[in-house]
Amino acid sequence: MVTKAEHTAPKGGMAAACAGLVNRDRLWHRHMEMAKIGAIPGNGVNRQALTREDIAARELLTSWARARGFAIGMDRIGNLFIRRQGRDPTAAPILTGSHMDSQPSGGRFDGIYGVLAGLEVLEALEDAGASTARPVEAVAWTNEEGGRFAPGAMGSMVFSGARRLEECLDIVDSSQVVLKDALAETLAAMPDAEERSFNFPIAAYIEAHIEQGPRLEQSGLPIGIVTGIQGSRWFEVQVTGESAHAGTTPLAARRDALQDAIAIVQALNEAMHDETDTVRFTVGRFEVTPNSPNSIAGSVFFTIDLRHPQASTLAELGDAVEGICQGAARRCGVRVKETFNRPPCVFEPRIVGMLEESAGSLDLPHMKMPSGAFHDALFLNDVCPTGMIFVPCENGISHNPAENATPDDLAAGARVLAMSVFKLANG
Ligand code: HGY
Ligand code: MN
Ligand code: MN
Repeated sequence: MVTKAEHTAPKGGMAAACAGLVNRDRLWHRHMEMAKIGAIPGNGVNRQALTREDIAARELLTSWARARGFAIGMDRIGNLFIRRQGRDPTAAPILTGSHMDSQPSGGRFDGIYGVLAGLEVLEALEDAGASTARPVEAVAWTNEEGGRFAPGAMGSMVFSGARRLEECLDIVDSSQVVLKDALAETLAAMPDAEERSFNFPIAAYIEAHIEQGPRLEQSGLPIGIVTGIQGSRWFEVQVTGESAHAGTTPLAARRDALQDAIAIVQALNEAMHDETDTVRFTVGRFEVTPNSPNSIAGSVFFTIDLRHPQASTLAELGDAVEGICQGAARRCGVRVKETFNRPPCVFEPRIVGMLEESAGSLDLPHMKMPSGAFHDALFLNDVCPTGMIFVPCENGISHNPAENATPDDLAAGARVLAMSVFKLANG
C-alpha cells in the first residue's frame, strides 16, 4: 500500500523527503532546552544517571514524544523507547538513539544528540506522512557514562544480555546511594510507560553521536561513518595502609596509602607507555582518605580506564594490571577489581556502506573512521546489525563544558540518520 505522500515524494523518493524534513531549528532548540537540565557554568551539564536531572530529561523527552502521538516504553533498567508504528506492528523495529546521562562536568551534546536526532527522525517521518513497513523507535539507554554508577553502557549491556540486571542493583555511588534505590525512583517517575522486555528483536540500530575527537573538524568534513569501536577495560584499585599523625610518625614506620598509590600509578604509566601513542591509559578518579593535611593517608581509591583498538594488546596490557599494582606497592595492601572488559567491535560492512550511500546521496562529504570513545552501539552490535554516524565537535573537545557543535552539523547528521532509518525500515 503506497501512501498519498509517496505519490508526491520529491526526487530521491520518500527517503530523501524524510531527510529534507529534518528541522534544524527544532533540533537545536531541543538541545538548548535539554541543556537547561543540570546546567553548570561554562555551557556544560551535570545530568548524571538516575538523578533528578536524569528524570527531568526523561520527562521532557517523553512530553515531546506524546505531543506527536508516539508510544512510550521502558524496561526494568530504565531504557526508554519512543515508538512510531509501522505497517507491520509485529515486525522487529529499527532503533536509533544514544544516552541522556552526562559526565559530572559534561557537555550539551554527548549522548543527548543521538537521542534528539532519533526523535527528530520520528518527527520527520511523521511530517512526511511516511509509511514504514517496520516500527521505528528512538531510544535513550540508561547510564552510558558510568561516572556515578560504574561501569558505563550499563543500560545497553543489560538490554543486550552482556550483564544481568541483578549484578548492577547493589552498585553504590560515591555518596553510598545504592543503584537499585535510584533506579526505583527513576522507574516510578514514568508510570504510564509500557513495560518492555530486555533483548527484544531489533532489525537494526543506528546511533548518531558527536565525534568527541578532532578528526572531522580537522578534515573539514560534516559526517563520519563509524567502522568500529576500540576496546575498553575499567579497573578499581583500593590501596590500604594506616592513617596516622603527620607530625609524630617516623617515615620508617608509616604505611602511607598515598605514597604507595603514587608508586603504583608511576609503575602503570611506565608499563602503558607506547611510542605510537595508541594506548589510552587514564586515572580519572583518585580519592584519598581521610584526605586531611596532617593525617597520613590510610587508604586511596583510584580508577583505571584502559583502551586499545587491538583485542590482543588490550588483553595483554589489561591482564598485567593486577601484577603491576601488587608489585609496586611497598607497605600497603592492594585490591584490584575489574569492572568492565569489552574487546573492540567492528560494524557490519553492509550497514557502513548503507550509511555512506545516504551521506553521498545527500551530497554530504564524509569519511570512514573508528571510534575512540565507547557507545551503546558497542553492545547493540552483539544483537543486531549496528552502525554509527559522527558529526564534528569544536576542537574535538568532549567530557568538558566547552563541548560544542553547530546547528548545521547536528542537522546534517540527523538527515543521514533519517534517510538511513527510512531505508532500513522499508528494507
Ligand atoms: O567513556 C566513553 O568512551 C563514553 O564517552 N562514555
Ligand atoms: Mn556518549
Ligand atoms: Mn561520554
